[in-house]
Amino acid sequence: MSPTRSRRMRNLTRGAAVGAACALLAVGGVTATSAAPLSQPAAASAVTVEGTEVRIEGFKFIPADVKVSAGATVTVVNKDSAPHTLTATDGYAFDTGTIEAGKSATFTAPSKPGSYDFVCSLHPQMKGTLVVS
Ligand SMILES: [Cu+2]
Repeated sequence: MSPTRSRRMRNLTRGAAVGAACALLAVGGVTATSAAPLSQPAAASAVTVEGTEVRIEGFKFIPADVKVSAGATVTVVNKDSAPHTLTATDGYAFDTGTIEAGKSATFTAPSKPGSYDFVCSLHPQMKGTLVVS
């Protein structure tokens, strides 16, 4: 086998691998269902706490007072048989959108420290506070 010929074969193999990777990326992109965060916090000030979770059970947020770091990703798990949201009452700082029964969604905590009240937009009697530090 000449050197020229083996080089061409290697290039062909690499091309096939890149094609497969593109196909995988295309499939992965379809799985994102919830809305993208409105803004990403500045990298320097953001402290991301993974695994921060709020449950919704019996038409209540558990815990009702949620303490997170600025820019944290918060997962909201709906254990009820009714749909719910977790929505900031002021300025739409964050909103999960409708979470169907048995599903979960995430939102990104604001990058600005403070206390943010939230409700379920479908059941405004459901209340909680997100404390961002
Ligand atoms: Cu609700």
